Amino acid sequence: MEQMLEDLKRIEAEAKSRFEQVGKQEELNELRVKYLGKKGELTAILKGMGKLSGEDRPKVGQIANEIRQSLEEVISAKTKELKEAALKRQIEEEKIDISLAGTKLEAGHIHPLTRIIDEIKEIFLGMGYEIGEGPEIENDYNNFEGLNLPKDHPARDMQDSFYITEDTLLRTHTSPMQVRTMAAKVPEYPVKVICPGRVFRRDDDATHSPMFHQVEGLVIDENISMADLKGTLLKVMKQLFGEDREIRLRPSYFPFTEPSTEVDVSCGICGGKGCRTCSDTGWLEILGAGMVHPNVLEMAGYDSSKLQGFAFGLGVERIAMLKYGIDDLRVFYDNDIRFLGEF
Ligand code: 2NM
Repeated sequence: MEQMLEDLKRIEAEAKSRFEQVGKQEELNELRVKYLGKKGELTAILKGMGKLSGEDRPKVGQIANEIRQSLEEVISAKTKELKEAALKRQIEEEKIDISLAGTKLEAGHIHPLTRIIDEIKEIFLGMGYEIGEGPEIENDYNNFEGLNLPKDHPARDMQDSFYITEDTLLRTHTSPMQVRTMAAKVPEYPVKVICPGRVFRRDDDATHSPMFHQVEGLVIDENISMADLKGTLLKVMKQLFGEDREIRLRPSYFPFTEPSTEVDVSCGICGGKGCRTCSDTGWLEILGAGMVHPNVLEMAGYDSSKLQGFAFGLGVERIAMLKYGIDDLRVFYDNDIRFLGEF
């Protein structure tokens, strides 16, 4: 019996000290099985009680029960302690730091080309112009014929295009919208319209894309002259690029205008003194323009002996490249957020 009691005390002391040191609930469960389980150490000793005398048996039984009870108490105290620690840890870990920066939601913005088009529209709306519209797939008449570009005209080659049928093509410029505007309005006048939109040509390099954007303008009225054209474009360029800008006109050729002119705007980098951007000329080529060819007016049904018109066309990508100092227009279509985010 003495030996048995000694064993019990030893087991109690050992179990208690191991219970105390436990850091996880699972370890505690394992230890409970080891000491108090059916095949545990305490049970093993109690199984040997049969050898004891009838007198000793209840004494040892009682002590064993007391030990079991006190170990159960230690276990439940420890369980409580572990639960509290776990909860405390959880609360600390889940603490919300309201001083941290939140997840930034990137707001989108207007594409730089759309922005230029919007600015141009705004400028012309302010001068009483209407905005014309039309389809990207056009017929030969609206795209070429009605613009004084008959079937075998060499200038058609400069605008080599994407044909769908012999008579149907992707428009090579925005002018067909103006042919449509005239057709819809004739014989009424004045016509004051700008037509922005996508155009398509068989071109593909750093400064030419098979799809690009143009804005063309058309004014038809009595007593319209080159002076109106020049005054209008000067005002527009100053609004678009800055009040300090000047323009100059150089003779040029377009089949749909006569006379025709290239319009340069003074370089904003060097102020007209000459630099790399303007190839030391002080001027940037910005648009084409001219007095609407009498043939174009007549084909639309206007009396070219009574009415005159001026027209102009500009490339939106080219304006954007000059305005933002970009040397490859393909970046406008790459959809790279790192580029688009610059604006
Ligand atoms: C340009 C240059 C010069 C133009 C002419 C016409 C129309 F319909 F009146 F004939 N629309 N656009 C024109 C004139 C376009 O782009 C460089």
